[in-house]
Amino acid sequence: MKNILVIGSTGQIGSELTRELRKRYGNDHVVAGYIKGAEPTGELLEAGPAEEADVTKAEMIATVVKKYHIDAIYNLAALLSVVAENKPNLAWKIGIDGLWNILEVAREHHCQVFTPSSIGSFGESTPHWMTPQDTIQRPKTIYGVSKVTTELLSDWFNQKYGTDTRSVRFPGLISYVALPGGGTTDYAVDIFYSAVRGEKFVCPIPEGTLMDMMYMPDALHAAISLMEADPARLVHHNGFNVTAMSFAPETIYAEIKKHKPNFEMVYEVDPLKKAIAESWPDKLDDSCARQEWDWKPQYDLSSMTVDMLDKLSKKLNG
Ligand code: AKB
Repeated sequence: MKNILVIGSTGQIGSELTRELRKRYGNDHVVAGYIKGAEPTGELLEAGPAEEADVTKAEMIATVVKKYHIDAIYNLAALLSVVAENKPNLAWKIGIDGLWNILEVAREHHCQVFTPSSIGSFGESTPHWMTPQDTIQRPKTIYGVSKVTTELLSDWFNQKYGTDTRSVRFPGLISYVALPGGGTTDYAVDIFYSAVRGEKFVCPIPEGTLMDMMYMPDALHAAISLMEADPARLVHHNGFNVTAMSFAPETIYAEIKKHKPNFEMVYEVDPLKKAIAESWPDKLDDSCARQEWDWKPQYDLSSMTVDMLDKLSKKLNG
């Protein structure tokens, strides 16, 4: 059985990915890595091992990898796009210096590594409609610059040392479990909280702005199935385009309104989020992921909306 370390296990993706991996590989085989101030609690802490695993401390990562004979690392340590733009030094320190530490440890201990990239790795000059797998990547945000670097550095370790690095470009991720915190696509999560609480939603993204999105169960499936994919079939290794749906604020609002007829939305556009959102693709072409490792999402906008409203109502209203 594989031994896995999840770095950032208490974050938006990490908290659900750790649970999913424990279901598949067994509780004792999946270590919940965390940083001081974001310690795991409850089931995440009690069900399996947990260790401090700060990407900025290479020795600490190496110690955990040796102690648990780790075969695969899911490196989810990163700041999201809006926060990164306001804390560029920290974004680089965690996203790139941290990645270097992980890749060095992985090279020495022969671990597989998954480090997500994002639709943020694209920029204004990228073709926005059916954005190809291999295309122009000239983002103007520090988040985007760090995501392009993540892809390139991961590919470089793969070519130079044979380190088995793999990654997808995640779109906006929607979940009822943990809040994202600091991204451009967060509105697509926040809108559900307003709808379930019966509050008016104030949308920071302009009408007509399309972005790719995905429900969290599909995101977990993407990460795990790429890590389990047959290496002989992989032409690409890092930065696979993956998407499940593409919508603008008025479209998700209309979808929620089918179930909550009194729900209201107004626009109060945030200039930074607007600039970032408009520089990102409208819709990705994810055919390489479909061909190379059989990627296929389960949820579209309508099935996700039904599930989100149901699960979030139970969570918030008991
Ligand atoms: C963000 O909005 O920053 C992230 C992303 C798409 O990478 N959700």
